Order: sequence, then C-alpha cells, then structure tokens
Amino acid sequence: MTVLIPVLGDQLSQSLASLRNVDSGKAIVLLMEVWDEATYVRHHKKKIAFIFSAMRHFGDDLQASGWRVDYVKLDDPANTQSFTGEVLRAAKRHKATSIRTVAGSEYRVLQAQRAWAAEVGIPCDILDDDRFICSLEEFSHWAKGRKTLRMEYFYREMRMKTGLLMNPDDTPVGGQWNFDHDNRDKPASGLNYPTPERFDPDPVTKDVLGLVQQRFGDHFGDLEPFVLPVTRDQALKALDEFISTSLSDFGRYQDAMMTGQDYLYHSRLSLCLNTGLLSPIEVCKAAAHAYEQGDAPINSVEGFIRQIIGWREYMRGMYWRDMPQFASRNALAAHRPLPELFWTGNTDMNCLAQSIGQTRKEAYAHHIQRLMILGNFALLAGLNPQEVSDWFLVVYFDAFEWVELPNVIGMSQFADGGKIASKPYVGSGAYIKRMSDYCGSCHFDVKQKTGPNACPFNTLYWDFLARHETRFSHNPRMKNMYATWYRFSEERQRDYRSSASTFLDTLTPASSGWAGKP
Ligand code: FAD
Ligand code: DLZ
Ligand code: SF4
Repeated sequence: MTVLIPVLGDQLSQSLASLRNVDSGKAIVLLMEVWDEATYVRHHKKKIAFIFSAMRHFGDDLQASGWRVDYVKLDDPANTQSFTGEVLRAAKRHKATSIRTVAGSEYRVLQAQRAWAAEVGIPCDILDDDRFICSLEEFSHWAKGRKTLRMEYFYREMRMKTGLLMNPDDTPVGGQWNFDHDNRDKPASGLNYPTPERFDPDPVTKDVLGLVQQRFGDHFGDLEPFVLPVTRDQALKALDEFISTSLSDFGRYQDAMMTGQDYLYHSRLSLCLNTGLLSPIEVCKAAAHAYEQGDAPINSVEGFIRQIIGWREYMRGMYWRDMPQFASRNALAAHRPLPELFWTGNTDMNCLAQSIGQTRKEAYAHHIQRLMILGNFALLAGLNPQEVSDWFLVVYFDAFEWVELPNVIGMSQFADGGKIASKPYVGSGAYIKRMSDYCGSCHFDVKQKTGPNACPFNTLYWDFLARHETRFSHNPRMKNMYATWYRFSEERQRDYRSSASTFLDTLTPASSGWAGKP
C-alpha cells in the first residue's frame, strides 16, 4: 500500500490536510516543477523563482521531518511538464495504490485533479483546503438567500467565528467593527519608513535563479535582486519584522503612495500567505497580540485583520461561487485592448509609470496602486477586463487566480455587474494628488480639467460617468458625482469627452504574447 500525495506549489505547509493522519512510512510526497504551470500565463520571473525555490526548500524540510519526497525538477528529462502527466508517472514509479491531495486553489487545477482517479486508475481522494478560515460550504451557507453579498457583513461573522478583536460579550473591541475612517492619511515626507528585510539567496535559490534566467528570461519583470523569503523560517521572520516595524502605522498610511517607497507600511505577506508558508490565522493572531500588548493601535490592527479574515476569505468564496463564468464577465462591455504601456511603463502619466516600474522591479504594488492607479485607469479607459485580469495574473508575485480574478474582474473592473463592489472604484486626478506625491513630477497637470495637458484621469473620469450614465446615475452612492456632471454646461461636457477621446486615441495596443495566452 503506497499513498501518493501530490503537493502543489501553493500548498507549502506541513500542516496541509493531505499530510495529516497519514503513515509517513507508507506515503510518497510528490512535488513537481512543470512547464504548464509556469507558462499558463507568462508569470513574472520573480514569481517563478519564488515558487520553485520555496518548493525546493519545502521538499527538503519535509524530508528532514521524515517524509519520503519525490521532487521532480523542471529540467528532469523525463518530466512531462504537466501536473497530470507527473502524477501518472509517479503513480507508476512508486506503484501507488491511492492518491491523496488537497483541492487546487484554482478552478483549472481542480478540474485536472478530478480527472486523476480515472486517468491513473486508482482511487483519488481530494480533500478540502482547510488552511482558510471559512470553508466553501460555510461561505455558501452565509451567502444563501442574501440579496447582496457585501464583504462587511461577512467580515463580522469571521470576527465572531475567530474571536479576533472581540470582547467576551460578543461586541467588537474598541466599540466599532471598522476603523477605516482613521485610515486615510496622506503620505508624508520625512517619515521613518521601514526597510524590508532582505533574504539573500542561498545555494538552492541561486540554482533556481539560474534556471529561471535560462528558461524564462523573456518573461516580464526583473529577476534580481531577489530577496524574498522562501522558507517557513524566513516567512516567520518577515511576519515578526512587519509586526514590530510597520503594523502600528499600517492603518494611517494604508492608502498612501509615495515615489521610491514601494512598500510603505504594508506587510508584503501575501505571497507567504498564498503559498502556505504562513497561515492566515497565525498572522492575524500575531497582529491581535500586538494590539493587546499596546504595541499597535486598534485602527491599524483592525484594518490589517479585516484584509485577511474579511477580504481574502470573501474573495475566495466569491471566486468559487461564480466560476467558471466569473472569468469571462464583462458587464460594462469594455473592449479596448490592453495598451502596450502596461508592459513597458513608457507613459507620460507619472502615477502609471511609477506603479508599473515598481511592479516590473518587485513583482509587487500595494493595494491602492493596484486599485486606484492601475485598475482605475483600466476601468476609466474601458479596457477589456479579461486582458486586464491576465496582466494582473502575470505581474504580481501573489497572483493566484482565486484571489486575483475577483479582485480584478469584481472589485476593480466592475465586470461582475456589482456583485463585489456596490459602486465602481473610480477616481479623478484629485484623488491621486491627495493620496500620493506622483503629480508633482508629472508631465500632465492635475489641476487642468480639459485640453492636451490635462491629467488624463480628470477627462477619463467624466467620460466614464457619461458613458455609463444609464447604469450608474441612479446608484445612491454616485448621486453626487452625477449631480456635478449635470451642473456642467453642455460645452464643458463636450470638452471633457473630446479630451478623453483624444487621449484614448494615443494608446497603442499591446503586442501579443506578453501574457502568454492565445
Ligand atoms: P497588506 O496591505 O499588508 O494586507 C495584508 C494582507 O491582506 C495581504 O497580504 C493579503 O493577504 C490580504 N488582502 C488585502 N487586501 C486584499 C484583497 N482585496 N483581497 C484578498 N486579500 C487581501 N491579492 C493577492 O493576494 N493576489 C492577487 O493576485 C491580488 N490581485 C489584486 C488585484 C487588484 C486589482 C486589486 C485591487 C487587489 C489585488 N489583491 C491581490 C489584493 C491586495 O492588493 C494584495 O493582497 C496586497 O496588495 C498584497 O500586499 P501586502 O501583502 O503588502 O498586503
Ligand atoms: C505558480 C506556479 C508555478 C509558476 N509553477 C508551479 C510548478 O511548477 N509546480 C507547482 O506545483 N506549482 C506551480 N505554481 C503554483 C500553481 O500554479 C498553484 O499551486 C496552482 O495554481 C494551484 O491551483
Ligand atoms: Fe497621474 Fe494625473 Fe497625477 Fe499625472 S497628473 S501623476 S497622470 S494623476
């Protein structure tokens, strides 16, 4: 009797369901580097390097804990380069009598796993991924019968379920569920921004860097410097460092953007969370502990915990509720091709150039850069949401479809018709000027409303509202915006729209191939 336990690249946790309650003497853990996964979109080089290095270190850790590990490297000549091919081959090699695996986090992968039993000809047990706080069943139960599925109500349930920041009488600590109104400070110069810890590559990572440069050298993004945490110990260090240097100011400056400060007070823990190096509950407990010790204020700790037990869990629930249709939703009928500038960063719009430049360098941008610079621009410009989604899937180190797609198609592009967001996240140049230092060194003038030097966000903003008047003018949360639009003279309205149109004509569509999809 040999049980084969395939562990995927985002399941790198020794407490994974498939590794529990198994006799390790009768099991083989299979880790596989496969071309199919590395190229279903042409991921950022840093992301591939991170995954391979974290997988290789995880394989070593498992072995040190007494597991028999079969690790298939990308350049193994016998590698079939697909999950299914490798499971089939390993099942034969080890004369496996059954397969035990945790459900893939993405729809595409789960479909493949469901076919394994038939293809290999032995039983295949697919276990729920219980690294999440809310099971998919529990999410369906919460969603059942509700007219709208807003995150805020889901989040309160998760607070009660976990007991995080809760008083013994089931009321929220601090007397409120949400402290977001305290979390809108502008960036400030002269602040002592923390410098993220650098994890210098060890020989395992150096090997991977060579491989990635050789095999994926034409993918988007800079491979080096590579200083990401790749082991559980390093991830725990990164968590400690965030809690001690950044958490207390996380809330205040959560929405701020500043040139040269890629991370500000953000945690950068998304890739460790999404790949299993850290668990969401341990991260939230560490933050709650800092609050209890008086080391971080409630607005920061509540805001941080909400992102994880609220947004992160909610996005996963929404993804699985609506897949596979979710991926092709385009409620606003947006068809403009993705412009080349998303790949090159060559644009006179400084906010876009900064955010894309940083993305190329770090495979990271923080939430407001993704939502209110890149996503906002894509939405206002009417870019095709599927092309936008593919771009996001390629460029960020934390991009896995279950979390990327609902954030892009739902939250950012309103392409789900408003299931996730009650109104589109759009803003003019005034918002970007308020929350960043980008406008000061921009070719465009954020104060100009129309004409060739006007900030494109200003003209595109009004053009978007005019384009979608029928859909949004009755939305109670957008009434004030439309009231302003209706106060403009017809001539002014025409000026806005023609300036927007002139700008949109300057966008060159991306040459095909960057994302890697046909
Ligand atoms: P912090 O600001 O420190 O937040 C802490 C943690 O909260 C994050 O690590 C993350 O796990 C969680 N979190 C915060 N916001 C969200 C959210 N909206 N959805 C899910 N989790 C959240 N996140 C991804 O993990 N993968 C993606 O592919 C991804 N794509 C995005 C695309 C768009 C258009 C937008 C608007 C957001 C996207 N996000 C994605 C959510 C969020 O931007 C990132 O999780 C965050 O920027 C990661 O950086 P951080 O770890 O420093 O986060
Ligand atoms: C992202 C990624 C990449 C680039 N390569 C691999 C790989 O070679 N082997 C692997 O097991 N996982 C990889 N991953 C992560 C997977 O895409 C992720 O585990 C699945 O999408 C889960 O649904
Ligand atoms: Fe961006 Fe407009 Fe500011 Fe330039 S002026 S940085 S385009 S918001």
